[in-house]
Amino acid sequence: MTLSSESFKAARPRRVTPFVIVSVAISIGLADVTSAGTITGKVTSLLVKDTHHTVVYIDRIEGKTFDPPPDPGVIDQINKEFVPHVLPILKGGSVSFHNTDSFLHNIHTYQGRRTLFNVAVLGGGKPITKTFHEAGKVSVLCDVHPEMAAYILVLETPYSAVTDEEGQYKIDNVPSGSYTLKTWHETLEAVSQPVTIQSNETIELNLELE
Ligand SMILES: [Cu+2]
Repeated sequence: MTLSSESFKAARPRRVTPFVIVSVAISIGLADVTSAGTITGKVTSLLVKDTHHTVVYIDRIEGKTFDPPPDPGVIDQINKEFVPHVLPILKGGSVSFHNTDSFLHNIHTYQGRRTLFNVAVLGGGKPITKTFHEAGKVSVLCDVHPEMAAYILVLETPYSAVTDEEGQYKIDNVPSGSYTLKTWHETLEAVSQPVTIQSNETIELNLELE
């Protein structure tokens, strides 16, 4: 006991400089994270079996634009299903379309009634990456398999989450301020809810969709 405590003390002076540098870096990192808040809650509805795949997001903030992340989002095609079924991205951001299946699919995207692009993806082939410049819903279909469908929601803020099987959502790192929180679900009406969040705060906001 005595021996190890002495050897710790003896080793300490040599560690002083790197230790201080590391601790400063960590506290700056924490300060950035904790100056923002979290919005969390549950989405429910009496009209559907579950509210999985609901997007909960902060709507456009007047006078504020965001740079899209450098890495694209990913939608894969696995066992004749698009995975994930719903993907929110930031306006100007990209999505890489993969095909893990061993057979041909295609990707036919619509925004409104307009085709954005329609490309074939060979089984196990190279992913195809596309950029989305206009906010709103993009439907993703495969003309080979009419049962396949996914949705990309192109948003004007990076503050969004998709509900899990239980309808739970959590939006982290929301800077303090007053916003409009909105929902998107493939069959249910959107709801819109004002929300004000302070630094370090976690707000619980449950939403019922009709
Ligand atoms: Cu397909």
